[in-house]
Amino acid sequence: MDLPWSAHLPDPSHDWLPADLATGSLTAAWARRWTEDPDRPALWAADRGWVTRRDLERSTAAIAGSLRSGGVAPGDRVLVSAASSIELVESHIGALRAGAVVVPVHTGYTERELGHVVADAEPVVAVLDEPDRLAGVAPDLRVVAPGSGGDAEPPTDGIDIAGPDDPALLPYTSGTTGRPKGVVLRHRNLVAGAAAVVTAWRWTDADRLVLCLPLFHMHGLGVGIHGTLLSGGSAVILPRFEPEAIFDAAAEHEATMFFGVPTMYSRLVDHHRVAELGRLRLCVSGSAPLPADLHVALTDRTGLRVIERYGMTETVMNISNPHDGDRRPGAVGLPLPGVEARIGGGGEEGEIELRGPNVFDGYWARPDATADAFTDDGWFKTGDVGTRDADGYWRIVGRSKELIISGGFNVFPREVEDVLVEHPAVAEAAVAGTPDAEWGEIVTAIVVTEAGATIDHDELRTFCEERLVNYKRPRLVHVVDSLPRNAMGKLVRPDLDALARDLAPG
Ligand code: MLC
Ligand code: AMP
Repeated sequence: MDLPWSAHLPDPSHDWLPADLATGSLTAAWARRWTEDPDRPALWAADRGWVTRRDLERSTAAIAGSLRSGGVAPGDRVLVSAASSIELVESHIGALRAGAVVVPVHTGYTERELGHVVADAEPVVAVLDEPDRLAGVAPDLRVVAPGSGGDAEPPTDGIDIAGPDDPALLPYTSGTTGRPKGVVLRHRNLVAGAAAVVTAWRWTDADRLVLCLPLFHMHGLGVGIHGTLLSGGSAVILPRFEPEAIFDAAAEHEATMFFGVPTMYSRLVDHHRVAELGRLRLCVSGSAPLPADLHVALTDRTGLRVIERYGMTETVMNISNPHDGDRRPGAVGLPLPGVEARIGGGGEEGEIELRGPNVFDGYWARPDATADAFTDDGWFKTGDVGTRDADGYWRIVGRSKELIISGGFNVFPREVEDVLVEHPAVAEAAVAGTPDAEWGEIVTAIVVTEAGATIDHDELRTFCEERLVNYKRPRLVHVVDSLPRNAMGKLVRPDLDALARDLAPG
């Protein structure tokens, strides 16, 4: 099939990446940009103003040197958890230039959630903007502030040593067991993932991105930051999603692009300044389904056709609506350069399976989970159910994995259920997603109480707050006499989803 962007690729086959990118690390690809035209602006934040490519090259080399001289060896893990800032990005790049593996962690994680990641990834240093966050979990772990070491003299050797096969990122994602797994992404996976969208979206060094996505997930980090650095473009970093700040930043800095999750677009579409998005060259939506009516409403109010794309922690970006061609509401588009997609089992509808240079090759220290994630012939099983239109456009029509997506964040029911059943009044718990116009889905808990016990909803909320980051906490809690289970005692998830919908208020 002739994809809309294939004419622009050096080779539309599997070996489409230019040789220097295919054989180099992420940091080597960025370094070429930094030396090309060093005075060009790279990143902006309110407290720093514009930082140039030269500034970034220098500070990140210094951070890499200070990590190395502080005992960080190639392959060591560096946990990074901080609000979006230039310093955070500098530490991320510095750790990669030191040859370390960055473990990005949500800033709202509780000690319970942090404890698992620390025990599993065994980081040697943590970059935190709240230095005491790990006090109860890993009191002896060395903690440095974001950007720390950036003022030192850059070293002359010992950095920029990672090659394409070396691990670069270890983000955590849950699954049916409820115990989050580390996803080992190598430099070459991240280069391929970022280069694919840079190519497909015609992202150039003239582009300027308004970036308010959190920088501890693939969307903000692997696409927003890595794509900016690879394209040689620039980014305006905002610490949170705030519509007025987005419109102001876009106008003041003459931005050309905005990336967001559907919840952000659902808020922007009703904003009195929404038409200002129409001044941008490109708006991209991902991380969760963009409802077709929201897509159409955005076009009506801005004149812009949002590009919806489909990605995943394990694969960076997979499928996208085209830049030059039909951006189809309700569809995620066509496989990105280098990516192959098929329907498992070969039917009309089924689990989407993927292959390509962007796809990871294993979970951290979890050979069983790794084996389960791939088919015998080496394709990654996404757990997303898809169909294909006659002209090749993919649609995601469901999920075969147990997953709730709320505001673009993933919630694995088992993880929340495990917390709920620890509560003394709860005998059994099941968690489902209730459809919601703003959040996509909201987390709903259905519980059976211990004999004679009653649920104090405020107290249960506090119990969850102490153990779960905000987006995983149940918004709705229903008490029932029994949960829908099959003859084997297993929860019947579709019946549970229906129950959650029936019990939803209104
Ligand atoms: C915040 N809250 C959420 C929530 N985010 N609840 C459920 N789901 C969420 N996603 C809570 C807050 O703690 C608060 O609780 C209440 O909701 C209202 O808060 P808010 O101020 O309205 O929320 P806000 O801070 O504006 O956050 C909304 C958001 C945020 C959409 C900006 O959720 C967000 O940044 N989402 C982006 C997620 C993302 O980057 N995903 C990429 C994953 S990578 P209370 O109790 O205090 O009232 C991936 C691969 C790919 O999926 O394809 O990209
Ligand atoms: P994560 O593991 O956080 O990277 O989330 C990846 C999951 O987000 C995918 O497996 C999909 O279920 C979902 N996802 C990402 N983009 C889209 C999209 N455009 N439409 C529907 N689901 C999406």
